[in-house]
Amino acid sequence: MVQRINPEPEGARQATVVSASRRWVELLDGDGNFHSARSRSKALELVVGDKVLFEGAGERAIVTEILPAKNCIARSYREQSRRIAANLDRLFIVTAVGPLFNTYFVDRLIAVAHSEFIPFTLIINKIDLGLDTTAQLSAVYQRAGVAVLTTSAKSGENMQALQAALFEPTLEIIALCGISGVGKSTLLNQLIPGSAAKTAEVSSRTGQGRQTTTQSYAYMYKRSEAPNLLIIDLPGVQSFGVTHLSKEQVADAFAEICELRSGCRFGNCSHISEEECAIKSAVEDGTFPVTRYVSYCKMIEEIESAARY
Ligand SMILES: Nc1nc2c(ncn2[C@@H]2O[C@H](COP(=O)(O)OP(=O)(O)OP(=O)(O)O)[C@@H](O)[C@H]2O)c(=O)[nH]1
Ligand SMILES: [Mg+2]
Ligand SMILES: [Zn+2]
Repeated sequence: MVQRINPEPEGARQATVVSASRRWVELLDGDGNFHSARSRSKALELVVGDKVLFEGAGERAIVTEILPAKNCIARSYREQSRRIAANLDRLFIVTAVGPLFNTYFVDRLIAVAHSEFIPFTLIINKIDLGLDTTAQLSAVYQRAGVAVLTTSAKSGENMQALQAALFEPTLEIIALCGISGVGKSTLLNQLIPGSAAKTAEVSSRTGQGRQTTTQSYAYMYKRSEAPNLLIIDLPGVQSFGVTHLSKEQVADAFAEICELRSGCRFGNCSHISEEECAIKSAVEDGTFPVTRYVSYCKMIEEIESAARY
């Protein structure tokens, strides 16, 4: 979606939004300079990752235009859907062993990423806690074709595997998303020592006060062999509505469903109430994990009930 408000290309330069709150945004330009900009109009709804054109510099920069985004992550709340980040080259869905492993949240993020063609990786953090569910959880997602990394931000175990994943030179912007408390900030501090301090410094410049977990921020990850990478820390929300997706998009995000659905009796099977459904049989014989199937049903139900109003 492009929003053009009287563009004045002359003198306009390109930058990436590294934090956004109402009408103030923090920009990073191509020379590595930060600007605290105002957007020219309320109609320009900026999110972290957006590429924009701006005029002026420093504290007096003004965003004049949002450039077309190659993708975006959005979540819906009641009847509205809100963009929360744009232009991602990969989404890291962060979760943790134990009670913080929220399958429903993970599956919703997978559906959103899949619908926008954003590659994704599942990080299962806090493996130092040694809970024996870790292997089983990774197996469920690996079987569904999901790239899985298990880490401990605390002990440092497997952090090299995460660093290796960030080495891919074509990556420019990635995001960490997960419910509160799974360790996103701790992982970030491991990757970018001192990133928390930088946050405080940036916030005092924009006059927005200390950054809280309710605000997204893109941190610079310096790479020696490749251009710098922006890592977005997305706020740890508890609910992630998917009513902006279609039922087909949700079904397509489940590799197990794509694999089995040709075996359903009805070509348009929703895999919920129909007879002779290959998906339901797979749930019954244990080859399609119940948690993933319940996740699917909840999303379909949510989309159907939103359509009724
Ligand atoms: N045992 C253990 N604890 C961890 C690990 N990573 C993070 N923690 C702890 O988990 C708690 C939450 O970590 P945060 O990094 O603040 O979590 P977050 O995902 O950023 O949470 P929000 O900012 O609220 O979304 C802290 O007490 C961390 O010390 C880990 O690998 N192992
Ligand atoms: Mg955090
Ligand atoms: Zn079916």
